[in-house]
Amino acid sequence: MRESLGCGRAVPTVSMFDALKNAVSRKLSQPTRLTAHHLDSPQADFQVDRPELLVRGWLVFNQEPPRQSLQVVLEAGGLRLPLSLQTRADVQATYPAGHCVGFNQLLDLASDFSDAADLQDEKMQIRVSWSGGEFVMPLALEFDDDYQQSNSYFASDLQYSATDVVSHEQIDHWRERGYLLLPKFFSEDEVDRINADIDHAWERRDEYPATVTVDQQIGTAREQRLALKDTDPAVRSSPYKLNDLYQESGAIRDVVLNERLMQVMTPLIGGTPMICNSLSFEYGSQQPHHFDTFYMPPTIRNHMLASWIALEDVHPDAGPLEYFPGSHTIEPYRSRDGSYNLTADQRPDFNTYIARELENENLQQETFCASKGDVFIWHAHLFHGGSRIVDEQRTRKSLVTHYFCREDWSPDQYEEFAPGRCYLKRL
Ligand SMILES: O=C(O)CCC(=O)C(=O)O
Ligand SMILES: [Fe+2]
Repeated sequence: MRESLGCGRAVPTVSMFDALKNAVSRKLSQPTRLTAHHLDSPQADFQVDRPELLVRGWLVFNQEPPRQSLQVVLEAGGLRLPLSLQTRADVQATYPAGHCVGFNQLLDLASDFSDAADLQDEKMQIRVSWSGGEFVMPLALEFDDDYQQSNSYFASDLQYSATDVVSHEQIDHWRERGYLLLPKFFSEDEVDRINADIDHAWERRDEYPATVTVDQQIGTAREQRLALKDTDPAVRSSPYKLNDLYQESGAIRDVVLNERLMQVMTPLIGGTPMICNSLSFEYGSQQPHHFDTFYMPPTIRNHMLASWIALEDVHPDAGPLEYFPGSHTIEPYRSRDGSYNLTADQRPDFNTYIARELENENLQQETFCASKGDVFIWHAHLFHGGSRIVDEQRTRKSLVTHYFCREDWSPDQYEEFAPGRCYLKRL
């Protein structure tokens, strides 16, 4: 029913009676049937040749299922592994609202199933149960003979070896401490060209595409991401992040995919470094300690790193970089749904986990007060962040680039904008 307002605009209305009827019928809706189900993986005859299993799929009920009683459990022998339920925006649009739930969980066959006698002989199935119904999906898995030796996210076999450019000592340092410092790697001129491109971006922001964005007022309740061209230049005088300027700045591309730097990073990442994103800061980030894999997990563990380039000398009061040498060897934290991304609700759990690990391994925090032109390369699993800014007047200009390994992606997923120089395309 529509009602006309004096100004001529029509607004939809819901009568009290309709609202009540809706609430009552929603409460009574109990599914009696699973009307559709789908497993992306594993499927019948699905071969497992890695020591982990991705269980991914969706379920559709004839009524909206009561979330409290709905359970999806992977069973193998005597083992029961509950899967967390999520929305599947891609599928649910095709079904009545709320009828669809998804699951997407990465399981480590070695640790999650360590109690199961011999997985090869176990019958595996997924049991879906809810108040008033149950459904069992048998899984026919085939295991590759040496799946336990295969490369996996949980135990990558990446071997680091020295090259003409990276010495044995540097490789050992990387392996043991998870970072490498390259003092004065870039010249004043190279760095000044980047600073000039950042100034240019702010001065001529109207000319920049919407893919270059600014996270303004970072670390405050007013943090917000906008296209650079829509950003008030006043935000430049407090901590902010300018994202992906490498797309428009030749000076940034020249530096972050510089030939010598590529030669250093290649043995550390185990392939060809490819840009995932770039961020430039004019002030300290004050970012809480984290693993970069929380925000952009690579497809293979260890096949990711970041370069941090000092665009000026860093004063101790300007919020320098902090990191925990050796923390890259800590077993990556897996959130309750089995993924490596960390959602805000997992933070308290993660904080407990990391505090215990750091203490067990006796890992201590270090601070890096860089000089202009220094490059600090960190392993994707190095625990790090930006320290508190003591003097708000002090800038701390830096450029961070995160890299994936090109060989882990198919050519349609990246753009080669110059021979051997690639970046990951955004969806
Ligand atoms: O520069 C900093 O303070 C930290 C930035 C950072 O952690 C990142 O961009 O991944
Ligand atoms: Fe980071």
